[in-house]
Order: sequence, then structure tokens, then C-alpha cells
Amino acid sequence: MSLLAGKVGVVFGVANKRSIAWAIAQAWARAGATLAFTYQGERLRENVEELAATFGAGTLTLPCDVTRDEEIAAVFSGLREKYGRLHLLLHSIAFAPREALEGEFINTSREAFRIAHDVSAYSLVALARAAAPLMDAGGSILGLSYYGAEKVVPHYNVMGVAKAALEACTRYLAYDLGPRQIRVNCISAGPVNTVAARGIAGFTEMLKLYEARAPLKRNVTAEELGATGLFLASDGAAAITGQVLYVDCGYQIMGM
Ligand code: NAD
Ligand code: 0WE
Repeated sequence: MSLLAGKVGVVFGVANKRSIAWAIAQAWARAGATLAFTYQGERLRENVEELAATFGAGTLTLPCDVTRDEEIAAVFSGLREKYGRLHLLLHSIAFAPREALEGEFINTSREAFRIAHDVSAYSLVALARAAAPLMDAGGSILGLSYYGAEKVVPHYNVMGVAKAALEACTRYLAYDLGPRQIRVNCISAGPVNTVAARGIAGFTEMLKLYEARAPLKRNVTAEELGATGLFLASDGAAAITGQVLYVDCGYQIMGM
């Protein structure tokens, strides 16, 4: 079943094999998509090149720190040169300075607020704008959010505010890009043990809490996020845009 045969995609946010971006990339690639990957900086270059090479030696990998306009521009001119078109874009990127995720939200500095929003929310707008001219046969743009966008999750702090912005950006981008048949959606994932999550104090307890409270009595797997990412990229989701789809074993529906 080659749901994405003939599609070209670009994946932002692979750090290692546990990254949610990697799970979604694998699902896309297995469904027949041709993928390119970006990496945040030299520190992650080897990791990403090695993983990308599992899809063939010719897999395009490009550097992209999303806070740098010139690196974003270089990614899309690289994609234009190699493929001339684009159908899929995955945004699986978030960052806030560590101190902003530790104390109280009220103490968030102007600079931490700016960085969190620049990296985690504005970047979706910048990437969508650069991608759209290449998506001339329509497309699917996918971001990753978290429940802290809609309810207070202690210590998620400014990241929750940035995810609320990401979800609103998803809706406004869906409106702007809809006439070009480019869809924009978010998966709101339950907690997954990745680099971005592992450093968080109390993360193991959070996994246990989800197991106890979620209707499915377990945590979501990376493979399941891949499967939902594939659905949202496929024609099965052709009329779905501007949405935040919870993939969290049902945790979000609970009131108590
Ligand atoms: P991860 O650490 O594997 O991925 C985060 C990625 O963000 C890394 O690849 C990192 O290089 C990239 N990044 C950070 N700053 C960047 C910058 N300036 N430029 C370019 N890239 C940058 O962790 P993950 O858990 O796979 O996170 C991926 C996405 O999923 C994030 O948006 C995160 O908020 C979201 N998410 C994670 C969880 C979870 O529990 N792990 C739950 C819900 C949503
Ligand atoms: O979006 C995230 C985490 C994103 C993240 C992680 C870090 C750790 C290292 C953003 N910035 C940084 N900065 C760093 O210096 N998640 C959804 C995972 C997560 O993070 C939490 C959570 C959950 C869940 C933080 C507090 C509470 C819950």
C-alpha cells in the first residue's frame, strides 16, 4: 500500500532514532515518499546523515537552525534544485531555555519567551512560507504539539504558551494555504521518551500518570505517532486542515 508514492517530503527535527520526527519519517518512507532531512547544527550532522542513509546513499541532508533565515532559504533552494517540487513537510521542533522549564512560569524572562516562540512557533510560519511555492500540486504540513498548549502542565511553562501559538499558527496557515490545497495540521502527542523529554524532572512519573488515567491505560508509542503522521499526510486526510489531533491514548478527554 503505497499511500505516498511519488511524494517528496522534508523532515525537520530528527536528533536521533528516538525522535518523533524519525518515527514519522519512517512511516512516510515506507509508504513510498522520497525524503530529505535537516539537522540543527554540526553536533547532530553525523547522527542525521547516518539515519538518512538508511533510505539510500543519495538521501539529501541539509543544515537548518530554524532561527536563521539564510539556512531556511538554503534548505528550500536545495530542495528545489534536487526535486523541483515538494508535497510533505514535518515540523518536529521545540526549544525553550532550560531554566524556563524549571521554576515558575511567572519568572519567564523576555529572552526565554522570545526564544521559545521563535524556535517552537514562528519557525512553522517561516517554513510554511518557504515551502508553499514548491507545493504547487498541493501538500501537507504537519507539526507536533502537546496538551500543555490547552491546559496547565506544571513546569511546561513557556513551552505551553509557545505550543498554543503553534496551534493558532496552524489554523491561520491552514486558512492562507487552503486555496492552494496545502493542508496544515498538528498532532498533539502524549509523552514519549525522547531527548527533549528525558531531561525533564518527573518525566517517568508523568508516563505512569498517563498509564493510570488515559482510557487506553497505556502510553502512545512512536510507531503510533508515525501511523497518524502517515494518515494526515495521505489522501485519507484530504479534507482535514487546521486541526490539532490528539494522539495520547485518550488522556485529553478526561475531566477527572
Ligand atoms: P527530539 O529532541 O528528538 O526533537 C526535537 C528537535 O528539535 C531536535 O531534533 C532538535 O535538533 C530540534 N531543534 C531544537 N531547536 C532547533 C533549532 N533552533 N533549529 C532546528 N531544530 C531545532 O524530541 P521530540 O520529543 O521528538 O520532539 C519533537 C517535537 O515533538 C517537539 O515539537 C516536541 O515539543 C513535540 N512533542 C514531544 C513530546 C514528548 O513527550 N517527547 C510530546 C508532545 C509533543
Ligand atoms: O515539548 C516538549 C519538550 C520540549 C523541550 C525540551 C527541552 C529540554 C532541554 C523544549 N525545550 C527544552 N529545553 C532544554 O534545555 N515536550 C512535550 C516534552 C515535555 O517537556 C516537559 C513536559 C513534557 C511532556 C516539561 C515539563 C513538563 C512536561
